[in-house]
Amino acid sequence: MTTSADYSEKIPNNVDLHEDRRLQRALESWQPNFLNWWGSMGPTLPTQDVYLRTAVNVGREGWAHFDHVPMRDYRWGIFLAERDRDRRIGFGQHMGEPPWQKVPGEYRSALQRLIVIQGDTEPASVEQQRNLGATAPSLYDLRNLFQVNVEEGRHLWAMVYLLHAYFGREGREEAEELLHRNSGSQDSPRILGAFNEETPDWLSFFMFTYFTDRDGKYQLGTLKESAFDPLSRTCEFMLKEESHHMFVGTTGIDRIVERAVQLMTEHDTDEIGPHGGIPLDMVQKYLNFHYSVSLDLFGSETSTNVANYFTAGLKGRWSEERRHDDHQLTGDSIMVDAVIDGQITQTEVAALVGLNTDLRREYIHDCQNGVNRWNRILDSAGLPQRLHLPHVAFNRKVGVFAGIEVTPDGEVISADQWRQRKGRWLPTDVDKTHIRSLMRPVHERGKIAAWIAPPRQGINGKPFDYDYVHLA
Ligand code: BYC
Repeated sequence: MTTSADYSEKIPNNVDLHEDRRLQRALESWQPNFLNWWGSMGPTLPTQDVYLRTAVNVGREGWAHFDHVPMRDYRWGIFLAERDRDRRIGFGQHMGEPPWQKVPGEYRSALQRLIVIQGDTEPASVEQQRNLGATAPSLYDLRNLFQVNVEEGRHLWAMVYLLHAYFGREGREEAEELLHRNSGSQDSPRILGAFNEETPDWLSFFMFTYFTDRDGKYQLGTLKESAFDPLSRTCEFMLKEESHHMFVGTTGIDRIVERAVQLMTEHDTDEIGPHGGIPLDMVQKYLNFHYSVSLDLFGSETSTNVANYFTAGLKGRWSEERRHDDHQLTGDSIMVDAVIDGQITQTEVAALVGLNTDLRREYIHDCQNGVNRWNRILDSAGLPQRLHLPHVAFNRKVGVFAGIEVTPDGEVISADQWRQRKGRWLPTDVDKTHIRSLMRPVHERGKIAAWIAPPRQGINGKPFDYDYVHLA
């Protein structure tokens, strides 16, 4: 394996693909199907070229190359982080052993399932975001959208490589299925709930890249710990790309809040809708929605699946190496959320079965950082309003809270009360129509829509008014 990609090959890669002709042929026969999928389910706005980052190297220095590229010619490649020959499995019953370079028979179906679930989210997000180009607030934002899209496409390649290389015929069939399921489809939807929701406007897009991509960060972080070394190395490199996606979300909301503050101050009102801004209560409703559906992505509070994954060494914890325990957890316990007699409480369970809760808590803590950051913008402007993460039980469809209705403050309410009041907390059809009405495209160089402030910096040292995208 080399650190740099060979771009003279049909499928750029750093895994010496040319040495395995069967695998190379199998992937080359999947490639046109991928390109068909990209053509029919990928970005709809016609472009000549886009200023994109392409991964060329997995080393610490200079791993990416920036250039104007026609999107159909983007080189989706296969990149694994460098192999660490001293690496040892860091948790579970195989702790201390060398990581696996092949899939052990007894873990084959579990590993395949994890890879398929991960792989399914990548094209799903491209499908969800496919129409956003038509309403981009600036060329800078349009470029970031497309960057996110091509990298999600590359992350699909990453999972398809693992399926083809290590899971035989079944793996190849699963790789085909990843192109057949579609976000929001009645007949064959994407596997996880949040990936069947719409991303119809840019407020949703920024919330999605803040909250849902952040679930990606945490799930990839646990798979990076995996004893299956190719999965670990794949996820390590994906995480590098993922951080830009979350940057897009974090700074996108920063800029919406900043613009709201300007308009609120200028017009001395919270009702900035008529002045072309997005009012803070609308930001809060979208935040409530995206945060709660993203919490669902962590699965149930207790799960024997996750206990088995951990014990087997398939999926670790966030920052496994920084945990000061025995990394086996056989005698440990954890408090997890529970609903007893209709009331929210906590209960003690074996730490192993509570690992979805452990990961969700890490995630919640991280989500709070963004909210603090947005509140600092309000605070510096001397405004008393604040954004909040809703209660963990609010609007949940997976896990113990799925059966009850809870307000953002954590008060349990009846189904009737929920129906009457949910429009105060979640975007209504009227809200969505209003937000969509603000989303008029600004495709002129250096210009920006009225509902968002310009970014502080451009991409790769370029100014905001750079020609990031040439439209067709
Ligand atoms: N919707 O025992 P449980 C990303 C199912 S995002 C629908 O708790 P487990 C990205 C579950 O499959 C990261 N169904 O499950 C972000 C199970 O079904 P079965 C994606 C759900 O296994 C933005 C049943 O409910 N990666 O990368 O402990 C853009 C019982 O659940 C949902 C991964 O998720 C849901 N939300 O945990 C692009 C990592 N949640 O088996 C990309 C791989 C659960 O009874 N996946 N179910 O039929 C996993 O680690 C685990 O499978 C899960 C679930 C954490 C998802």
